[in-house]
Amino acid sequence: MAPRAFITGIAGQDGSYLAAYLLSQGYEVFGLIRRNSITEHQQTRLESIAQHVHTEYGDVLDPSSVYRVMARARPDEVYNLAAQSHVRISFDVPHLTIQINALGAFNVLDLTRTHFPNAKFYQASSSEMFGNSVDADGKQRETTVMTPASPYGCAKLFAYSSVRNHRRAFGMFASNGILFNHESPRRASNFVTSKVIRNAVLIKRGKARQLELGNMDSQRDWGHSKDYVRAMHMILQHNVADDFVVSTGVTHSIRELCDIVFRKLGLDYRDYVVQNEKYMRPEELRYLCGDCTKATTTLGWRPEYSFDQLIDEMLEAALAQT
Ligand code: F7E
Repeated sequence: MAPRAFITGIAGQDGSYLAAYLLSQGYEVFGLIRRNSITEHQQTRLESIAQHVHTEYGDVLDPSSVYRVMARARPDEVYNLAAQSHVRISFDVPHLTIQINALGAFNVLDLTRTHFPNAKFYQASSSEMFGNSVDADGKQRETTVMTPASPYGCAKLFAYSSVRNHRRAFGMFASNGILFNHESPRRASNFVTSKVIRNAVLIKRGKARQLELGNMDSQRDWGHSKDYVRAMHMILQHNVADDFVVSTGVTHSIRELCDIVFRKLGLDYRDYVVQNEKYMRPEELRYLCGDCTKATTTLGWRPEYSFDQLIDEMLEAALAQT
């Protein structure tokens, strides 16, 4: 019988790529869709696979709705990807972020434990949990101290800890992927890679004159979402539940990102990019660079996309859409 997967956040960037990947591996895929007022946007990223996945409305804050879909799915694997995923916005809506990212994750985890005890559980944990803590060699890894610098990071740390607690206390197969930033043409336009690329294309086409950004000196380790969903699956195929950093080990500042993107379009970013306080964060996570040695040696995972290939793919998509 085909293995069965249940994905919360299936309509998001990672959820949609994961669903497609699991279908390609012979899975039957079920997913939870959160209702919003713009019907057309609820399943846009799932368009190419809509006929092959089972989706239903539900919300991780409404355990009975999650249970209803899980009961139908009878999952072998549960992927909890649902989140309020924007770090700066988590300062605007901290209670909501904490409810969704902490309590919501706990709801799915505990429903899995109580009703589907043989299912494996994956939690979308984040490098944002490290905050500004960095090891002496300039990397973050599984053992790096976690000092989150946002309501988003604090909530993710609660979920991460709950997964570890469920593993030890109840012997559950529950694992964390500690994913560093990962992008794609499906990235929403208010994350910095997507924002820079889409606006640089608008400027190139004469449809915009300026790009307003926040902190341009922070540094991020950016990978491709397609590589990272493959890691999620590998984490659950390992013989024991465990926690893994998923990253590229290469870091760039936002300024470098702008320079590279505008240069690819034959432009100089310094002529167009200005700073606006509005996009600054009350506490900034200044630097991320992950060491994914554990995932590489234990799981055999490694990223296939380089930073340059990622930017090229996103640029190509933006040029085609604009
Ligand atoms: O910001 C700076 C900003 O919003 C990256 C999420 O997927 O990865 C993501 O979180 C950097 C920050 O991603 C703007 O201050 C400057 O230093 O693209 P971002 P993020 O906050 O790193 C982690 C791993 C997650 O788990 C999250 O869910 O870029 N930045 N100017 C800006 N960022 C934004 N969004 N907009 C600006 O105008």
